[in-house]
Amino acid sequence: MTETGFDLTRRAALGVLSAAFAATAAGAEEPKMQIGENDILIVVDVQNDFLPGGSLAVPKGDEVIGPINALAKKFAHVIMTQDWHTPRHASFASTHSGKKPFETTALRYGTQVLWPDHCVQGSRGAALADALDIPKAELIIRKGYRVDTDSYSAFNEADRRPTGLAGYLKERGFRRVFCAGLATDFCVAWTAQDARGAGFEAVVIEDASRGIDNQGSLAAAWEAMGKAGVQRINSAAIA
Ligand code: VGL
Ligand code: ZN
Repeated sequence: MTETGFDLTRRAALGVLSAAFAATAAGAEEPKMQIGENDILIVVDVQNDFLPGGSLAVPKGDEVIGPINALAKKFAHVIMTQDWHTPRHASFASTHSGKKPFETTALRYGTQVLWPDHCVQGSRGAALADALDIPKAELIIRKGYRVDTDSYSAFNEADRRPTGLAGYLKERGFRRVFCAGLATDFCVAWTAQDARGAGFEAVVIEDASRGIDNQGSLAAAWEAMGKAGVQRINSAAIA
């Protein structure tokens, strides 16, 4: 025996490293992520009120629709979320006298950002964007439907009460959750972090999402997602 197992392992590792380096140096593509039966795409809140002209328009929010329609074709399984508030919802500035949108107030579960009225149950603004083309979506989960409780996340309401989505996904055997949609720094970020908390791998697809970016919220959200172990990719990384 002239080589120990360790030497062989180290030599193999070096070989892989130099091959990867050569591929990068030659401008070759990174290996793509393979999508399988344990993966699901969650299309977050692509609703009229979050699009240009809507009451809580996300800048360039309409630009997510093309990438999301294309992504949906690569996944065997897709679900969607819908922000679904009552009239006079606790997250609306108009519900609190003297408050303006983007100010905050203290609610029983903590500090709540106050928004323009948006995504009122049954309204045109709450409807999914007409240009979404995902007939195969298997579930639409609505959230934020309690008058006194917001829910950015599709997994947990603002008071951390579960929505049931983790149970649904686990019972179906999903292990990795991909999130895209609106807004990157609120409902996408909270959904991805709570997916991690519920034991799923979580990936946010940046080019298929757009942020509100209220007072640095977009950078803060990416920081928090990174700490929670959420992966950040672009659509091109998916096979
Ligand atoms: C959202 C603010 C309020 C979102 C929903 O979908 O990101 N943001 N409600
Ligand atoms: Zn909302």
